[in-house]
Amino acid sequence: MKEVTVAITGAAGQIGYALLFRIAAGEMFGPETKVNLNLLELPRAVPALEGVKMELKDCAFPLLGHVLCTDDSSKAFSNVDWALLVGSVPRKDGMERGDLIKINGPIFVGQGKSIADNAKPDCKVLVVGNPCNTNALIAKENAKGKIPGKNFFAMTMLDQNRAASQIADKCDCNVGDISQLIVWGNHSSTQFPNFENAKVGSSTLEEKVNNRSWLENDFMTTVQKRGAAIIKARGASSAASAANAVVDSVSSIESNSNDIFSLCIESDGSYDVPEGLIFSFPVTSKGGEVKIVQGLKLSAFAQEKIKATTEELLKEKDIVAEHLA
Ligand code: NAX
Repeated sequence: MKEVTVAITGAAGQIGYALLFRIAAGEMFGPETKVNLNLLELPRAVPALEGVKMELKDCAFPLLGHVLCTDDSSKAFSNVDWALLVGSVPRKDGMERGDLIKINGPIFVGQGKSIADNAKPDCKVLVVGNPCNTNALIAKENAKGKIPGKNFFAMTMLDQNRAASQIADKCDCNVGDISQLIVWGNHSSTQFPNFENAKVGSSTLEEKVNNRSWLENDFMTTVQKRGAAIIKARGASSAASAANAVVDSVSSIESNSNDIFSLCIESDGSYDVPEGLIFSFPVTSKGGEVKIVQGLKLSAFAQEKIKATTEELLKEKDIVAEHLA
């Protein structure tokens, strides 16, 4: 039986609570892989984390190996195959994503260094804590020389899933019929849910919807502002859907399919996105080797949207320049 060790930061938080049980049940790495969980929290949240560990144990998951609860990052990242960086301060009602940059940036300096010093050299890192693209950039730069930049990811799978569900409602189809509906750029309100290359069954999405104005306006705005709408309705940010997207992201990266999905990865200059930025592209993955899908046609409309989200990421990069070692 295969065995993986996964570090999860912010594990006592609301996403953590929705995520750990799904990983332990085998949904992330499949039914043939034993999973060890190294859970990292702030000291004040470690007692709550011990309670979560008791519940994990009480599920008697056959695939669950050891569960470590700690506030010491060197222990949490020791010899891990994956690090899921969820822990940070979540966005509250009325707070823009940009406000979070200054609060959360320093966390990812320390965690990038600690991953470099303690994790396996081929460890993969998925950043969920916002602003996730820029936090992943900080972690990647602080792990330079030890963990390859191509192993650092940030999450736009939730945005992709939100987009698919809007289209399924509009076309009265199943989300499983929708393909190549990819979110480009930043996990923020400048993201570009690119409907132009997407398909519903064998038709193009545009043919199926037959309403370009709805796609350019209502659809895009709903997807871009969905996080804020959930905070307004629930009084708390997305948790179960975010955890579901973490499972989808890691299982897609570890899969051997040719499916195209959205993932923020280090740009190699494809589609004129500056090299090194952590940018959401259409990707495929074979056994953990992630590749950007090449050769997609981008209309003038798409190029303009991609330029806007790229510019936002470059501004965020400037704000955190002091953290990019
Ligand atoms: P919670 O506040 O419920 O949990 C965060 C946990 O992180 C807390 O238990 C806290 O003690 C812990 N924490 C804070 N600093 C830490 C550190 N330095 N080391 C270890 N643990 C630390 O937030 P939750 O709702 O779970 O959200 C977590 C993050 O996910 C937030 O930044 C949020 O904005 C982000 N999200 C990202 C999404 C995405 O698609 N990329 C969507 C959902 C979510 O908004």
